[in-house]
Amino acid sequence: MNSVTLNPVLRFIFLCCLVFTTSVHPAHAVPDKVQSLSIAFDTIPQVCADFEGNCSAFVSYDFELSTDCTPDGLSIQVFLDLDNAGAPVPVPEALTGDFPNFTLSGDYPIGDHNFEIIVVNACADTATAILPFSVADCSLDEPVICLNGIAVLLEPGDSDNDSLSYGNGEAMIYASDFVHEPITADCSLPIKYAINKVGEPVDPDQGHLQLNCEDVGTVILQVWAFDAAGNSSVCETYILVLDNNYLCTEGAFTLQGLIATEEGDPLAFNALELQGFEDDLGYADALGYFDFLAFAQSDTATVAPLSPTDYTNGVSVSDVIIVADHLAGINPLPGPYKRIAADVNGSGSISVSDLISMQKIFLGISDSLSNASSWRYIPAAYTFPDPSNPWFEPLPESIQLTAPFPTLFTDLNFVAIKLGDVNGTAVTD
Ligand SMILES: [Ca+2]
Ligand SMILES: [Ca+2]
Ligand SMILES: [Ca+2]
Repeated sequence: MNSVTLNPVLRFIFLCCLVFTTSVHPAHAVPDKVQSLSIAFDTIPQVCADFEGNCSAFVSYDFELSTDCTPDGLSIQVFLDLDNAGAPVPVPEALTGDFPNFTLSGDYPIGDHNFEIIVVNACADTATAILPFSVADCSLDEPVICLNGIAVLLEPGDSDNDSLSYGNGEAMIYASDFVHEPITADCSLPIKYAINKVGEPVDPDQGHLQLNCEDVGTVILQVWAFDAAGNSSVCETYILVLDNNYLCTEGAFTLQGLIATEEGDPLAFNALELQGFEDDLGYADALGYFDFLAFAQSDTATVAPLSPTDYTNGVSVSDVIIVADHLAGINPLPGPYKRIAADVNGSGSISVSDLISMQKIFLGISDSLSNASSWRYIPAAYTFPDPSNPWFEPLPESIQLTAPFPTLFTDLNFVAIKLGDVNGTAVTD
């Protein structure tokens, strides 16, 4: 119990744990007479306010007076200093009771406040006391409720900066995504949400969580709501982490590329032969692009477009004339791709035999070529050492991939060449 006394000379002498003790004073305080008026009280514990109660709480504070003088004619003035701002205002309505027991009470908002009491008795003795009290937001007024059944797909990521490779599947999840309804009814807004895996440390500032290949499957999560006073509520949920792109499966990767002519006309639905893969075939789409998942079965794998058997496609008398002019040295074929197109029998050179084969094709005498495909496909990245002689070295007609395989191969592009068509009239869709 605190006993607070004051005499006209010395103000605010606090005598801890004494009740009505008027003859004991701190060593440094030398009163000029024995006190005959004192105020005693026990400091009240923190009072909790909630949203329902308008973020105020009912406070009831008892104190007791003692005096040697007659209690008749006692003057008791009471003040409230909100937030200890140093601006006390009279609150006579807060005071109830009869000598010697009194109570200060009322509804007061969240904060650290003081009651101040000034008592004067009939003998002109004066006593004052400061009664501190605290109204606090002690809880989250609404519990946080978790959503269940959320799934997330891992995407290619490279947060470890080792360039994209096997195991670089990532997904970011946010605490707020798991909150059924945001909490708005609380005395200490804003509410912030945090997330962690069960068993991992709780961090009020951890609003999101990065998942990776190690999390594929079901992950149990805790989702927290914290009010601005630091009160919290937690719920438990789970997330399904999916690796539909096989980013976390060794040897699985995506192949992307384009099959188009030298002029840029895409070859629709062209098939691709795959070697060293689980599947034997892949396909381009209507725009000549391919983008599919592949599973390597060896340390090297190759991708090569497959030629359709459309021998007559784009081959006409005009092509024969152009190739004849090339042979005669009148008008050489421009660039390596047109020269490869003119070598319809695949001999590695352009000769009269090629002219004869072309004539047979468009005359309908022969609709197949014994030594060559209908189309040939050269990796677009290939640079001809001698563009005037594309057969300077063996032509690459596939793209070889070597382990370790990244998760994604892009730009596996091929230039498609229709044999016998040197003026670009072959239909590609
Ligand atoms: Ca609260
Ligand atoms: Ca030839
Ligand atoms: Ca043609």
